Amino acid sequence: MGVDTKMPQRQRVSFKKDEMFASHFLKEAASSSKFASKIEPKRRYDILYGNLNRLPKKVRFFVEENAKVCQPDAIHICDGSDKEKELLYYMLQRDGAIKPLRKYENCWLATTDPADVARVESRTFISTEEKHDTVPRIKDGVKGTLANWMSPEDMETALDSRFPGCMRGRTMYVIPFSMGPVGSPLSKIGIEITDSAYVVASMKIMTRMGQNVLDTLKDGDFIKCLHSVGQPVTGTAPTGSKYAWPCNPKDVLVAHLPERNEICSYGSGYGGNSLLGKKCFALRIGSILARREGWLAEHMLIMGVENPQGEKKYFAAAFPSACGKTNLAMMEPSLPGYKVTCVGDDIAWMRFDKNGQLRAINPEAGFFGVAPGTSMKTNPNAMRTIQKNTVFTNVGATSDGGVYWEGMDEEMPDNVSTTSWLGVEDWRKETGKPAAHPNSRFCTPADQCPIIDDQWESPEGVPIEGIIFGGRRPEGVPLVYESFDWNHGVFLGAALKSEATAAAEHKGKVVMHDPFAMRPFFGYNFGHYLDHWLSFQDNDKLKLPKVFHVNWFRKGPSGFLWPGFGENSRVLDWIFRRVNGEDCAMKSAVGLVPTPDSIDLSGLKDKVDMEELFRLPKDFWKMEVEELNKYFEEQVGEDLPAKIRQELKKLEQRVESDL
Ligand code: SAT
Ligand code: MN
Repeated sequence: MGVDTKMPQRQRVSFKKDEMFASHFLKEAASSSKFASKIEPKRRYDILYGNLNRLPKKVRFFVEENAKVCQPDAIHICDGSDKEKELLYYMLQRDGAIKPLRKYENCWLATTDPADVARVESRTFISTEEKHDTVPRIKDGVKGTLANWMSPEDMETALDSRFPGCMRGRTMYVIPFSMGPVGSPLSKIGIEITDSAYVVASMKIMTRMGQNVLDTLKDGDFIKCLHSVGQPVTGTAPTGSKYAWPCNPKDVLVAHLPERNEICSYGSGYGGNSLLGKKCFALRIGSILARREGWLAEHMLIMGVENPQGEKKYFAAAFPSACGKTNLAMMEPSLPGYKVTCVGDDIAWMRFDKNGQLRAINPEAGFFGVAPGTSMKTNPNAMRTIQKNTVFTNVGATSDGGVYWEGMDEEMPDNVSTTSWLGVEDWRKETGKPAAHPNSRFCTPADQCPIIDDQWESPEGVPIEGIIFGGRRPEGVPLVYESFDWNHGVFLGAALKSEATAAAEHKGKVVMHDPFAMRPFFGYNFGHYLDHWLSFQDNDKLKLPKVFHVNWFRKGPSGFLWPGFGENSRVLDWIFRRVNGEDCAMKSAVGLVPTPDSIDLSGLKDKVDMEELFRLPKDFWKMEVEELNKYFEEQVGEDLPAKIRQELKKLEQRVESDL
């Protein structure tokens, strides 16, 4: 991977391990009913690992209740220890679910059933008594795109037709996990029950998990997370997936029951469908808790920026997918003297402290990043992070024990061949099929990132001084601008759009709405979400951060107008100076834009057409206003806050008079 790797390690199933875990496997064998009749309802299960009696009462009740329904053969209560980790990887390897990657240190490759490769939005629901707690009141006949609601009755039916008996022949794992540093006042605890050892291994990377979480929880409340791959082992004809990746794609359901603090996910083992701490808890349920308790759960990276004078500020930034969010979070600034550090690459939980300062934690402990496109050029720090203790899913594998994906930008030696994620040996580019699935991922511990911020686990969080929204906008939208005030900043988040690959039937790319980069992740009515954001304006004790919009992706006749990547530090420098109150901005129709020459272009190799980068075409912005109006009307309807409507009206007037 273009960086030093250690000597290849031997990672084989070893006989010694069988002895080491002998007592475990004896218990497993005794409890295994693979060959027993499955018609009789099961009344007992064995405790393979851990002690049910030592669980806090509420946790034990949650586990026993679900064991009764799901009927696993055995239960494993995770303690988060190294020994447990070794056992899990050993079993996953034994079962053919993962393979060691001998080129790196303790790295593994999992490949999924090709029908289970991404989040399934159409099967993701939020169930509340009141429909309008979840989705905006919009006109009949319009298909809403801001959250899917299901009635509690339908939800009950959907759950009842899936979960009973779903873990037969399998082990039920109990994962106590903390979103955020264990014990931080900003953190929250969840218990995930799952029948996937892959999920346990991934949760160990992505969250703080284990006994210390239970010790902190005591008799407190937690978010109840239930997950099953939906493929019981019946001992008769094989059911479900024919791959070493159990799943049940036709019955996938990702259900959120906020009124019961519950998440129930069925049928998929992949990413956000199964690692329930991430999008389900930290964003959907998180946003509901945040509104209730007066804070913010957002789909934002958190980065530290230090200027050449040694002054440091933290920013949170929201980008829709395919905008290089992880790249920005780990950027290597090209501007001399600047330093960027990473607190998080995906999610920010933010709360105003008693001095009115907004503070953020990264609720996660790892990165679940898209592999394709990640290279020493686009994200060297990610490449350095994933050299050890990383689980790769659906990437290509090289014959020298490494990984490969599109955009890795690496010459492959002649004697090295690649096996594609679908298992095609000696894969060739010329086939036109990718070696790695476009949504293939690395799952890697955050503390391995060479530029991880020294405060990234600070229990009180890092002070946020600016919020940045960004999208992939090929036309009309300037490189950077600042909102006039807080309400205008909230409007910028609401109006966020980005170019994305549309569903197959459209072909090609279209600019799509993704308000706050949260479109698939809102836990409640987007109109109420906007009210919540706007409400901070009314509290004059709060130091509201400045809000910015950036666009690295504007195009001219010969491609991108801005070089991007490390050069984005020039924009961060301007934002930094604006936060410090420097007089380097001027009014425009869309917001405050940099005064001429206030963006530092010194040392930039190629000439940049700044005039074109900041041009505001009247026709474009008239259309933008019209289109936003239509979107808000159709998708948010009467729930759109008056203040957002006013901001749109003001933009319309400025476009008319100033452009
Ligand atoms: O699979 S995840 O939900 O974790 C990542 C994503 O699809 O955004
Ligand atoms: Mn994300």
